[in-house]
Amino acid sequence: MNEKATVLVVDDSATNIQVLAGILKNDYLVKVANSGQRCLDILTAGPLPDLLLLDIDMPDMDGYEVCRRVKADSDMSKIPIIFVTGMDSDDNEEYGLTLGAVDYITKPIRPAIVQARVKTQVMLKKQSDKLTFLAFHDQLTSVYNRYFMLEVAGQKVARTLRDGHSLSLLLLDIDHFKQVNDQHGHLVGDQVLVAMAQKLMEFNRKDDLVARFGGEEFIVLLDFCDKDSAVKKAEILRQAIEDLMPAGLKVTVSIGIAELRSGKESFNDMLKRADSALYQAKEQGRNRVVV
Ligand code: GH3
Ligand code: MG
Ligand code: MG
Ligand code: MG
Repeated sequence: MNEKATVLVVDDSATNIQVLAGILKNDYLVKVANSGQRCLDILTAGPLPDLLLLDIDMPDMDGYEVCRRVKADSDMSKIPIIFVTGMDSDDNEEYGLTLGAVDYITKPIRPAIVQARVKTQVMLKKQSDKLTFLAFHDQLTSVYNRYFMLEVAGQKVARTLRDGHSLSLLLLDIDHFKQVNDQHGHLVGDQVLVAMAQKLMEFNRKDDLVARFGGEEFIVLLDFCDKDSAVKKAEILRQAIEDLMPAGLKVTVSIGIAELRSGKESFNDMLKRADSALYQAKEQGRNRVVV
């Protein structure tokens, strides 16, 4: 949490880079790029910096163009950009700000002013990252929350219907969880939820998405996964969870499965079918997988 923020300094002049890096290196992890293209390469390779200090007048690709490209990319666009430039006309500054830069510093720079402006932008970026994380994650288990699942699910469903691959959904509900709370206390119940979420994440592939959907309900959305593979995966998860808890604490899950039907099905339709499969799993005695 307290690790230094990263600032990427982009300038075609080695002297300018040296000066800026010298001003910032005590407080930040400073990376440098001596051209616009090099900057984009570094951003593409990741990890993304917390702030970009960007010169405008550079050969090949100027800072305006770099800014345009960064702001057009959905991942990179959240990086704040401060132009640091010798171009000190109002028109230039106005243009830079309309491209989405958060600030505009003209050379010759005054070190204390650069430090103060950088500090403010890095602080705002950190706050924004934190709020974004909180908005999309469940605070107890740290997996994605319902809001994020619904946001992403709509996009995945649309893409699946367009591209014709498969998409499946597992709806997991802990069996008799109320009894776990009643017998062992709410705190142990919370620990069970955390352990379960960790177990689900352990089996997470790149295309899977794990979310806590409600109190003791989780969703695993399996991209590029048909019904048969989803059943296999669900069975592995069910077994892993049965084996997970220490002796004396029996916790099992029931799992309902649905695969998206081609045509016009929505995420909600698929979820409804998974929910009725889950209901059947409960009816049939729990600790089982039903499609
Ligand atoms: P079933 O097998 O039919 O699913 O039975 P159940 O007891 O799991 O179902 P029910 O929906 O009646 O109870 C869910 C329980 O989950 C009730 C609630 O207290 C508990 N629960 C929900 N969220 C949390 C939480 O964040 N922490 C803890 N400890 N318990 C929670
Ligand atoms: Mg230059
Ligand atoms: Mg429930
Ligand atoms: Mg339950």
